[in-house]
Amino acid sequence: MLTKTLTVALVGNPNAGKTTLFNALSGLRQRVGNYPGVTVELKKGRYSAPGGLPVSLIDLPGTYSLAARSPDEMVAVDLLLGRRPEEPRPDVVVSVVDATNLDRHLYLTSQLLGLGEPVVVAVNMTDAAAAQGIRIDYDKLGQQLGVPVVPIQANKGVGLDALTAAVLTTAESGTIPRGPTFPPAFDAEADALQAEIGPDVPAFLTRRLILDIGGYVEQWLVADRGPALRDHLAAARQRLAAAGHPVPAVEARTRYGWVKAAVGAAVAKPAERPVTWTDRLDKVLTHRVWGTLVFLALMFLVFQSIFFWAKPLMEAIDGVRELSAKAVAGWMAPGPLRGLLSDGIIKGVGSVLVFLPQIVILFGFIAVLEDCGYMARAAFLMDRLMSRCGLSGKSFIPMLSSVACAVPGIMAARVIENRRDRLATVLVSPLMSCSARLPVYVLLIAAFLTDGYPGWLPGLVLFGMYLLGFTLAPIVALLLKRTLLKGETPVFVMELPAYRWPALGNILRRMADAGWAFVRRAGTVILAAMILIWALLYFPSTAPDGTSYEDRVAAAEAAKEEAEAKVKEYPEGQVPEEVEKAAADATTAANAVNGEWKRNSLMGRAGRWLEPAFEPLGWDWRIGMAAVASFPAREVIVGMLGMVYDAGDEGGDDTSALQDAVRREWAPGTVQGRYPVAVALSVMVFIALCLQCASTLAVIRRETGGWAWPAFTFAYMTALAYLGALLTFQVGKLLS
Ligand SMILES: Nc1nc2c(ncn2[C@@H]2O[C@H](COP(=O)(O)OP(=O)(O)OP(=O)(O)O)[C@@H](O)[C@H]2O)c(=O)[nH]1
Ligand SMILES: [Mg+2]
Repeated sequence: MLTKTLTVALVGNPNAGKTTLFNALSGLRQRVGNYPGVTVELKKGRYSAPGGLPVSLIDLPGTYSLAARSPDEMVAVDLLLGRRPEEPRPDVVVSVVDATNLDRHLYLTSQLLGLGEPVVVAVNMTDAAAAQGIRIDYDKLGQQLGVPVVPIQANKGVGLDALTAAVLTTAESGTIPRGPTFPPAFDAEADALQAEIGPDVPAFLTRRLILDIGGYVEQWLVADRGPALRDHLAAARQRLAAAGHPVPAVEARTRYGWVKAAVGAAVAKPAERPVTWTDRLDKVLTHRVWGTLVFLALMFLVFQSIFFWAKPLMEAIDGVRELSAKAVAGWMAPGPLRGLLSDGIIKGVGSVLVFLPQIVILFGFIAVLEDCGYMARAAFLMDRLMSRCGLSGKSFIPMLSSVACAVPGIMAARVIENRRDRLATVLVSPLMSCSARLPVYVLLIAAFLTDGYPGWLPGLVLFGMYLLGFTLAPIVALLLKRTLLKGETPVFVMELPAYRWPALGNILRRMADAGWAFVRRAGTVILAAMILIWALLYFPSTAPDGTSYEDRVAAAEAAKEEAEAKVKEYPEGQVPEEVEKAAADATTAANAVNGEWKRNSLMGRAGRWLEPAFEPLGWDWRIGMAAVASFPAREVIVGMLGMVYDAGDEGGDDTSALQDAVRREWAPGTVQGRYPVAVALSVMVFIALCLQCASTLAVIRRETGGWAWPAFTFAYMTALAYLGALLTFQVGKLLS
């Protein structure tokens, strides 16, 4: 009778459906996607088996074999070989295999059978196999493999009870499977080596030690036992080769032969593989010309829709923000607290939150692309381009994922085997425009490149901002691969999974998660930044002549309201000139006091001191300081502009308040007013190329194991951003 918590690990080739099974069993919602390499970390969950026994479930990155080559595979192999000190080896290994691809997936299973742990095989994707006319006799397959085999369909939760039951029985019986039989000569060598290194290294490791030349077990045992072991190994391998069993071919031969026999006995396949939808679609989608055109058209469509679909939702959120601004202004007496609430929080954080719909829509699109199987095709299409830059199509998936967020994008680079290629990919991924840049783009495009321009232009400019990253990232990668990270161009090997209808549930969940993450971020990091910025803009609140800015602003605002009320006394079109002029003067006076206060604030003084650096980019101190303040998190630039431009409670009918405020403040007479498009583009280019994200720096540090690479990335991207903005403004100025 089992009493203690049972630890069960899900192991299998990439894209076998491990995470889908993990989610179905544990009720958690880890990311799934239809391409290899979605999971790159170990994830844990729990559930109760029938009868109440607690099960600790471990989801692992996919791996093709125990001879791990990339860091994500290493995570899985480490756990199986007992190399993770904080994690015990699992009690039962569930080998998840794809029913449509048994010949290949069972190779890893055959390796798992030699690990000295109980194993249960879960045959997943049984629906897809049935659709292809593949018939599997599960009992027979179980007899052949020597372990329980359970058919499941993870995405619909079919067969989970039977799987759990098989896991419990296997755990209870503790039966250790035998796996394929190796040639006697090999067994003899393994036994001899075992006798030499002693019983504290388990037999399965000794076998891996011989099989994986220069592998990971060899590296660590040689380091542990001294170089003599290496000579022994070389001699053993030489003897095996002489006996006609060279390493590693002996393993492939033995295992594939064994898998072939098992599949031959238990699986009936149609004589001819039917032509599937995947084949038909791939004719176009992976075609060099058509495929690339479809890719570009798809991206354009995505950005066009982000721009237009989000608009009504965005206006609704802006409406709520304006109402709260009015409410606060009405209820609270002037003073620092009201200033903080209305300026810092409602104008600042509110200006950022307005962009929630765009973020959610962008994540929805990416989730669809990932879930239907297009991601791997995009990687395949881009392989040609990437290989010119010394990388392979594999690097494109981290880059494309970075369009949502660079943090998971950079982690996705773990699937890349070679350290130099992985580093190059990590260092250029932050150049891809992430969702946090979207608010800045949308704000400036809507303010300066929409009215009076053809309807397709906003989407195209937005697309252009993304293209900037798409173009520069490979170029920087090329430079890196030619200099700091010199090395050969890797060969592109990647499975193209069958296309699948995206699961609506998955997509909605991804959108909800992204939306929630954005709101949480606005409520924490961005809120904190806004409070700080507000304080830097508020203090000192007394003018050099000793008068209180608070009082002067209140007086000026009152005068402005009075003058405006006078205007309203007359019917439209019949307002006497002097009344109209008085109102305009009062507004100018109020703005002037406000402007003077901000200019004299701590932030204003620092900004004016730095202004010469911003000038060549076409920026005034306010834009410049907003860009500087947004180094920890990009969205801050929008929030701070909302504050300094006073994106108050007077938004127009169909544009957001901040958009109006920017247009109003970039007035004739200022550089921004004279070249609004050039300035807008220069700000956008700066944001596109700059690494303004503390989380990205932290994840680069974690993935590269030190501060040197994040510092390098930060430095090169800041320089690139400054130069890019400079060039954009200067060229834009010449052209306009
Ligand atoms: N048709 C069908 N699709 C499934 C089934 N189980 C999972 N999928 C889909 O298969 C794809 C891969 O699923 P994941 O759970 O992400 O696969 P994984 O093994 O975790 O992949 P990696 O993390 O990359 O190793 C997803 O698109 C799932 O929706 C199934 O039983 N039938
Ligand atoms: Mg997974």
